[in-house]
Amino acid sequence: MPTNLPADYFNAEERFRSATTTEDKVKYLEEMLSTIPKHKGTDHLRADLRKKLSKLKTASSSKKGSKKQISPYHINKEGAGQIVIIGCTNTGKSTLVANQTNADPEVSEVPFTTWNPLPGMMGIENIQVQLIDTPPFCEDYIDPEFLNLIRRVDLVLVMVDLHANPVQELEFVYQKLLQNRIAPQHLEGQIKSEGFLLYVPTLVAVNKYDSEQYEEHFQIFLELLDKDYPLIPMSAKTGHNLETLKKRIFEMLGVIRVYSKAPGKEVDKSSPFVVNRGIKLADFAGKVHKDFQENLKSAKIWGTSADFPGQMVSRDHVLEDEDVVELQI
Ligand SMILES: Nc1nc2c(ncn2[C@@H]2O[C@H](COP(=O)(O)OP(=O)(O)OP(=O)(O)O)[C@@H](O)[C@H]2O)c(=O)[nH]1
Ligand SMILES: [Mg+2]
Repeated sequence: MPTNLPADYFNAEERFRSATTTEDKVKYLEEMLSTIPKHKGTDHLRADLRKKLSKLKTASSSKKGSKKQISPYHINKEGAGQIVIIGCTNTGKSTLVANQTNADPEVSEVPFTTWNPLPGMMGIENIQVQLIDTPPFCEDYIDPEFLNLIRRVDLVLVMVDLHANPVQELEFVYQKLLQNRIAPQHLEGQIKSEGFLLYVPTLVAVNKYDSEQYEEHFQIFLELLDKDYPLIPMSAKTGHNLETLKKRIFEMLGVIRVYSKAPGKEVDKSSPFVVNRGIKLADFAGKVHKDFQENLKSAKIWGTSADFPGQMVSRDHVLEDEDVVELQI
């Protein structure tokens, strides 16, 4: 240790020793370094302190990295489709998720109840889709990760409140999406825009249509709309029209259910293959077993794509929802 060090150095060293946080340690080390006179006799000390300093900085930045929180909006897709529900506060987003899925979000008449997204699985006939509850969307600030989730999903369910201001809510949500370069698929090719637009499928759930008693309300709402929207009046609370909503969601996901059955066996309809609409027999066979795709000769088909039950079809045959397929190799 060189003997000609100034008092400031020892002060800083004292503080460095008693420092408890990495941040403070870095600060006092830098102070120590700045007080050391630069000459041959202090070379070793300075090199030593520099090493310590760089170690501390590396440790603190990797710690910061590991502390970095993964956004709650990073939700892995599960089931036959990922659907995010968005809308203004109190429209009933959490009610739908609470009543139709295994998730248990808080529901309240008090505005701004939901603060974080929450996924749950909802059954549509014999398949399951993922429904994601989200915080109110009618805000000035929207988490960029919330917008990214909207960009990723298979379907955006825009919920408005028939008992509140459904027209304003609807226009606000679509305007907010457009501001962020997200456009509804039903308007593809009709929106003038200078830059890139990402088109996402959207469906409007006009909630709190608890019974037919609200039909007049709903008709007035329709008359006040300035554009066409794909919409369904329904009630998350009473379940009114919910089956229609689910059917529409299924259609908009662009998937079909196909059942594979072994020759001479009964078909099991509890676990369909969920595949993209328009799939050909050969590609479907590949999903059942990779050997089937290459070796498939023909198949027998029952269902809407068949001209008659048990029709023999070739590899290029396009399958339809609920077809039953007996693959033959
Ligand atoms: N009459 C009626 N009330 C409903 C319906 N759906 C939800 N509500 C009521 O509306 C209020 C708000 O419901 P929430 O599900 O908490 O609304 P939210 O959209 O999740 O609200 P935020 O979390 O604040 O965005 C509650 O009092 C619900 O009981 C419905 O279909 N009909
Ligand atoms: Mg909520």
